[in-house]
Amino acid sequence: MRLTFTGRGRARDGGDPSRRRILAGAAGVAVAGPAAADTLADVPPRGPGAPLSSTSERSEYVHLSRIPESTPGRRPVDPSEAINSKAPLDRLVGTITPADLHYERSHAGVPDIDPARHRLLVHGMVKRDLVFTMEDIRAMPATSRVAFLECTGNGWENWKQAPPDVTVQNTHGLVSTNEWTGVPLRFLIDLVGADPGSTWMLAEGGDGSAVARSIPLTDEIIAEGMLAYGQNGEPLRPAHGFPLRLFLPGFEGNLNIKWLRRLKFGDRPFMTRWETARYTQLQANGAARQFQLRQEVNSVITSPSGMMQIRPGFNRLTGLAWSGFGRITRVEVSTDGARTWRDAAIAGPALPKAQARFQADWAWDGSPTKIVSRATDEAGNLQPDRASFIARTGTNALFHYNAQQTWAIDAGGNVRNVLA
Ligand SMILES: Nc1nc2c(c(=O)[nH]1)N[C@H]1C(S)=C(S)[C@@H](COP(=O)(O)O)O[C@H]1N2
Ligand SMILES: [Mo]
Repeated sequence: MRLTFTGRGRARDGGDPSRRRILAGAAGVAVAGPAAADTLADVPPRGPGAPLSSTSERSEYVHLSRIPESTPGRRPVDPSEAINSKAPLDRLVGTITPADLHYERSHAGVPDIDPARHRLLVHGMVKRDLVFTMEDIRAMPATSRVAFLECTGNGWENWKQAPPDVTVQNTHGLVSTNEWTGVPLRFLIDLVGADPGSTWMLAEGGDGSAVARSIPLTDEIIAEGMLAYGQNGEPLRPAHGFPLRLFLPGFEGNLNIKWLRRLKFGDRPFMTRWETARYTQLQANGAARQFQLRQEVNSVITSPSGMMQIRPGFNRLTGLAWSGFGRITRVEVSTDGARTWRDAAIAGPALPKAQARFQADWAWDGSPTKIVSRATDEAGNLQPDRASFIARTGTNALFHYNAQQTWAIDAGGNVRNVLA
């Protein structure tokens, strides 16, 4: 095996320690088992390929899919019993989730909505009630933004217990990042002439579950919210709200009402069952917290992660970090069970309220250990360890779990989910 890093004829394996470690790792592989000759001679002969097609499929060698789940910890389930379907974080690269793999959470299935017949009613404390068609909405000025969406239930697997045999798709697959396109909420508010005394907005979906949520009309939400009709450059997929959804960067998934059909402006929260019976947080002292709407700073190592197996020597650690407070400014990793930490590199742009990809070099010496990451956002929030998270919130609640994720590695290189 020959592995060199050359650029314009110059050997470049000199000063960079990470590069040296890769070379050492590659040598290790060569020693462990004779590698096949690394030359073009092994490439299949060139010739005419498969016909071109109207849409591109994934390679036959790549298998990516979400996993439908019902209640936490119950799997596998029949898709018809699923309440959500998780994104394969362990198999994705970069930061953008392909639209067909964006996690899904639908309370009453996916309605079949003809965009020509869809309507959005805007009423309440506004100068005039208006009903918009999708054509009206697409004629309005639009904006695009890359941002994550996360279900507040993400991570609930590990709040109470830690099944060892789960993947990062199971533990953290209820978050995804897309580019969202739609009409700025501010434009619509100006258009309907919302009363300055109106401080809340009810958003209602057109599915069987009648999800409806009260949205506080803060400056931030007015500035950043959008009525989205596009994701990753194409119309929304039905699972994600076709033809129209509310998108509120950084705020809990449930507020991002899909199949949006009604916005009502008012001067107080509307107290729907979704914010009284559901999506409230039972605290350690028995009181319930309402309207905990922002997604906290979070991160997870996606490789190596649950159910993978690694070999001694060079390993690349990589993962995702995100925060509803803005940009990720720092990600640290520990390869000795949170005793010592070092900075991971943030690869590519760390956009506000979008997932950032981090990575770090690691030479594993083959002895059992634990790996863990922790992120910091631009507001200065540091992702808590599990013990301090539970000391603060107790274990009664279900939502907004953002404690550090620990993966244990045994002497055989098997990576397993553990609580700390
Ligand atoms: N109308 C409607 N909107 C909805 C839901 C729903 O079931 N119906 N689910 C909510 C929840 S709990 C989440 S986490 C997000 C999920 O969006 P996604 O399926 O596009 O990922 O949509 C929210 N909006
Ligand atoms: Mo959710």
